[in-house]
Amino acid sequence: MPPIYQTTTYAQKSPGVHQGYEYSRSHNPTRTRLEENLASLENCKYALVTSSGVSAEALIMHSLKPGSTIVCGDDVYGGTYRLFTTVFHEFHQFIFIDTTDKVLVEKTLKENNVDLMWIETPTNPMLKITDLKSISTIAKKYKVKTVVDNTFMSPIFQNPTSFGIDVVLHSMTKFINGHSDVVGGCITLNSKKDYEKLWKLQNSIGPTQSPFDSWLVLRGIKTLNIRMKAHEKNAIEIAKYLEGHSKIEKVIYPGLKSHPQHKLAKKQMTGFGGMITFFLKGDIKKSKKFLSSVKIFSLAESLGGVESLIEHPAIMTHASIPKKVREEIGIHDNLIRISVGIEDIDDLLKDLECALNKV
Ligand code: P1T
Repeated sequence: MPPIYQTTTYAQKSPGVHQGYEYSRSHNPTRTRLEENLASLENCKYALVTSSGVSAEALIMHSLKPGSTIVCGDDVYGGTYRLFTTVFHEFHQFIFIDTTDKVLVEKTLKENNVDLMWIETPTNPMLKITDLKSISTIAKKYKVKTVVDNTFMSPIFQNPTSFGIDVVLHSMTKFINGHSDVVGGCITLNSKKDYEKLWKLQNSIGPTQSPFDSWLVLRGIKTLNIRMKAHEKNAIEIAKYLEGHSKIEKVIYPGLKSHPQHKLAKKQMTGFGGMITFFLKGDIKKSKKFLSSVKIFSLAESLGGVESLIEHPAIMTHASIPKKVREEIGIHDNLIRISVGIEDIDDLLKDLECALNKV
């Protein structure tokens, strides 16, 4: 097993003559091991492991020249929206659009001097799917760099660089680690120049990951492949069950034929993932009743762990998005998001059934 190099510093032979490692903010052998692993999983040359998903996002924002224009998907994780609109809006300009609309993307890139496109696919929480091949082709035409937040798919179900995307980002807090015990992020890419710039920024600003956390993620990755398949197997059953339930208005899951981009999902993803979003029939009171009635699902933010989680995006993960903007995207008070774990499917279905009976 890779050792945990639980050290901040490394003895040098003589001043400045070291053995590849000087100080753990800059490099650490356990973290290097994880970076090599992630680069390989995403078919990339380089990887950087960061202290969280949002700190990986912040490094990318810092790497842009001040006054840059970023086109960002209109449905992204609430914390990403908050980072862009309350922190980096002082340095850059952000244009939020539906990146699943190719005509709109082309029009926006044509009319604005855009530096970067930020794509989440499938999106959090509405599970909208952006056509990566088409969008990267349009972006290349206008010399715009592309970043994909691949958190929901993990490298097992989607490798954005194979569609021409430049940079891939993950919140490793989710599926990659998979055990809800580490907060972390990563960036993988093929450009040496961009990697070196991001590494310099990380070393100067400091959002690295501890050796122990990197070790835990390495351990989690050993089962990433089988976990993703188990998440998906359970999710397909649950999505079908919910779709047939009289108290559910609508279910959104890329693996359902009713998903508007089901065909595209089949084309660019090798699995549909473990995330399901659905609308309960009724108001906020009913949503709260349902959410506080589940017993095996934990009512909690986050996703991607082996245990099932359930949450209310409008009150929890996406509360930092103004109500008006939220509602335009479709995040209403009866919207519920679940991260399907790998527990016994009968227990999960029974839990949902009991909670729905109480509504
Ligand atoms: O929490 P952190 O590791 O900093 O990752 C941020 C992040 C980035 N990208 C996506 C798609 C995410 O879903 C997240 C974090 N999301 C949650 C905590 C959540 O419950 O949706």
